[in-house]
Amino acid sequence: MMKIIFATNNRNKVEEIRAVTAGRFEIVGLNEAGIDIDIPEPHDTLESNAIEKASAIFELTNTNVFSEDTGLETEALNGAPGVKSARYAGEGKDFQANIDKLLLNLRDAANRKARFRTIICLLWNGEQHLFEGVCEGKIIEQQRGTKGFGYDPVFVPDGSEKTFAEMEMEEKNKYSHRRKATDKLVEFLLSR
Ligand code: ITT
Repeated sequence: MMKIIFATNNRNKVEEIRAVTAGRFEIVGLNEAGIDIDIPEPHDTLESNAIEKASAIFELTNTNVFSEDTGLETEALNGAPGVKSARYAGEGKDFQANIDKLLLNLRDAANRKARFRTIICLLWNGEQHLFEGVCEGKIIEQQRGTKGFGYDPVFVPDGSEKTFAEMEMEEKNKYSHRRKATDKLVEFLLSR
């Protein structure tokens, strides 16, 4: 099976992508690849951070690699937390602190519209390819559910009444930004 490194330290992301690619590709996270670095995310767009992450790991491994960067963009906050989603409430990447800060900042907002946006950067035989996935939805006022990760307890995708944190992974994957971007990645890889 074709081996590809997924340049992430986030195990949830690896599991979600494996649920889609199972049996077709061997997806290896940084932990499993024995690479222990905190990849830099210094840029102000998802695209440039994704490119930076994939390039950093390609330089180390010389193996085909993809990375992804995801942001939650809210209309009322002009796109925040956006590219800063992981560190919205500080360097600790604390999911609950990030949710608390988001709900506080949205407390008077009538417009609850939000979207998750994922950019995947694939470095394939030295060529760079970008794939995007978007999931539109809204931020609710009180969090619900314990599954998933990150902002899942406060995000309800369009077409559902449940938060992502109330869904099993298969159900989340019917709507998810990451799934849509991953489908494009998989389609590309299968056409090679
Ligand atoms: P890597 O950089 O190692 O891939 P990370 O967790 O730092 O992992 P990002 O920079 O892409 O990932 O940060 C995105 C943040 O956005 C993440 O920490 C979560 O808080 C949130 N996030 C991303 N995808 C999400 C999802 O499907 N559901 C809920 N929150 C999500």
